[in-house]
This record gives sequence, C-alpha cells and structure tokens, in this order.
Amino acid sequence: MSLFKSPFPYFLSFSIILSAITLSTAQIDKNATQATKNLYSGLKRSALQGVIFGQQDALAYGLKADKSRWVSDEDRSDIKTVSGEHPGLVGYDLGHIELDSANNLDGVPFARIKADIRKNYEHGGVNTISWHPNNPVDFSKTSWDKADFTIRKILSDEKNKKNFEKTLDKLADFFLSLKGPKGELIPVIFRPYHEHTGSWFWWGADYCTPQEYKQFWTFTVEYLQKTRKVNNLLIAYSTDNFRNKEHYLERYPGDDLVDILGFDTYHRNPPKSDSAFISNATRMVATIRDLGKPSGKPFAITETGLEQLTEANWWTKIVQPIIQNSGLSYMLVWRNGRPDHYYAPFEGNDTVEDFKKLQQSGNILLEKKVASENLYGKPTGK
Ligand code: BMA
Repeated sequence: MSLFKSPFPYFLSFSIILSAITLSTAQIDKNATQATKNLYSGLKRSALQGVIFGQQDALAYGLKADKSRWVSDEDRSDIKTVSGEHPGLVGYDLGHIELDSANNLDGVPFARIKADIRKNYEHGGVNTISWHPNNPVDFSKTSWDKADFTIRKILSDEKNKKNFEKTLDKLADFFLSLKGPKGELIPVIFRPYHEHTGSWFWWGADYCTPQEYKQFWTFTVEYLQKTRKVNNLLIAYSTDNFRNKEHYLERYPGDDLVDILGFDTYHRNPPKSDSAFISNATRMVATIRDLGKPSGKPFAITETGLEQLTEANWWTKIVQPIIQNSGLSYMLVWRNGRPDHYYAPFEGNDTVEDFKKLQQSGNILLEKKVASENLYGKPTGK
C-alpha cells in the first residue's frame, strides 16, 4: 500500500520489477516442471486472498458422528461433511515406503495415497508430503525410537550411504509415478526431516549436529532433484516451535535448498495456554515472514492443531487471530485418526459451527477458492 504514496515512483517500479525477478527465480530446482514453477508462484499469489486450509490424510479416513472411523470412502473428507468442501490442501505421509510396505505407517495404502493426490490435483488442490521413515541403519526401529547419531552413521559409512540411496530411490520412484490425466508430473510439496528442533525423531536436535543435519538435507534434496531428476517437488523446511531467528536458522541448509519456510506448532494444555499459544504462533509466523522476504519464499504453518478440539470456539478464538492478515500460504491440521486423536471438525463435533464461522470469515481457502486460483496454471487475472 505504502508503495503508492512514495515520492520515488521510478525507483519503486524498478524495485517491483526486481522483486518480481527474485520471485520468479527463487525456486530451488531450476529444472522444475512448469506446473511446479506455477505452483510456487501460485502459493505466493493465493496468500493475498487467504490461507489455504489443509488436513493430513483428509481424503483417506475420518470420523463419523459416533466417533467410529470411516475408511477409504470415495470423495469424502470430514471437512467436506461439515463445510460442503474438501480442504484446499491435503497432507500424506510416506513412512514405511522404505520398508516396501503396501501401506504407510498409519495403514493407508500407497496406492490410495497416489489416487488421492491425483484427485486433489485434478480439483486444483495442493498436496504436501511428510515422511516418518524407520531408522535407515536399523529398519526395526521407528522414527521415534531412540537412536544416536543415525545421520552420522549414514554420511560417514559408504555402505550405509549406498543403502540410504536405495531408500531415496523408493521416494524418487513414488514422486515420479505421480501423473495427471495427460501423463504430466503432479507437483507436490515435500517436507522431509521435520520438527528437527525437537528430539523425538532420529533426525532430531540431540541426535545430529547442525552441520550433519544440513549435510543430510543437502544429500537428500540433491539426490532427488539432481541424481534422480525428480523435478516436481517444492521443498518445505519445517522446524517445531522455535525461540527466535537464530534458533530457526540453526539447521537451515540455505536458500538454495529450501522453497517454503514452515514450522509445526501444537496447542497443548488449553485453556490456560490460550494466549501464550496465540502469541507464540503469531511471533513465529512473523519470524518466517521476515526471513522469507529477501528471497520471496512462501511460508506456512506446516502442522498444527488442538488434539480432540476441546475448545468449541477454537477456530475463531485461537486460529483466526494467528492467521488473519498473516501472509501465510497455508496451514495444515493433523489427522482425524482415532476417537481420541483428531484435529479437524467432523459430523456432530462441538466445533463445527465455529469452523464454519472461520470459513465464512474469508481467512481460509477451501477447495473451491483454491481451485479458482488455478495454482498449476497461469494466473486467472482476477
Ligand atoms: C503422529 C500421530 C501418529 C502417526 C504419526 C504419523 O503425530 O498421528 O499416530 O503415526 O503422526 O502420521
């Protein structure tokens, strides 16, 4: 806004051109497919309209009114049941792809994940992929099992490294198998080694040095994008809660290895933590917005939620103040996995009316508004 008040119009139009150039070249994979490039700039553009609302595993399963589970229904999501529309973004997890399992770690068949990614893409929605792999040097251990210096063991031992490349090949094959109706590659956001400021995964802060984390990230991204020519990825960096810029950047591999800046934050111990949660999340959003400015990177809350939605007005009281006028491209709430482990409203849930208020506020973008943004194509010029 203040741009138009400036007494230096020529200088400013020059800087606008410059920032447009920065935006169009900021994406890290120079060989990305055109649709992937479009998605990157589309995520910046749609942020001007609102925050794309997403849920993990939204299309695969959810909860019925009596809290029993529905699984594998077609064209169903709990968000659609309560709001009339699917979320604008859907998350999936590739944990157990490294084991050659038919199902992911939460029992969702990889074939189903692939089909849902395609359907969501055909509707104009965004797909984001996380990965909770078992321990690469001991597949009998899960992501969460305590395992010291796994990354060091992979990077410093040729045999372990070669084995890990085989795991990355499985990821690459999966990404390259994501095809749209014309055989074109479907762009997806890949968010590896997340919540690494915490120490609950084998890639967490206590189990590798910042240097090792960055090396491991670089190895992974370069192997996928350069060696395997997986050119349909936007790469998201997502910490857990962080204290300040320095903490956020401690393990940041560099602007040339990250497309989207993100963080995960969960609301725990409500209502006594309500105001602290709002202020912390708002602070962290402001930090990644600032960090993204010079490079023009989109930024997002890559995971959030209040387990069991124990506050009926959580959406307007807690989420709305954090996201309104935030510039965030998207936010993702976690899965409706079990009667005691859910994060989105479902039929009969106490927060349904409040979620609809958030929907009506215009702050979030669900399926229809996201489709109208034409994220994989040229801007519609609205
Ligand atoms: C966690 C929980 C687990 C799940 C994992 C990966 O937060 O939802 O039940 O296995 O995410 O999706």
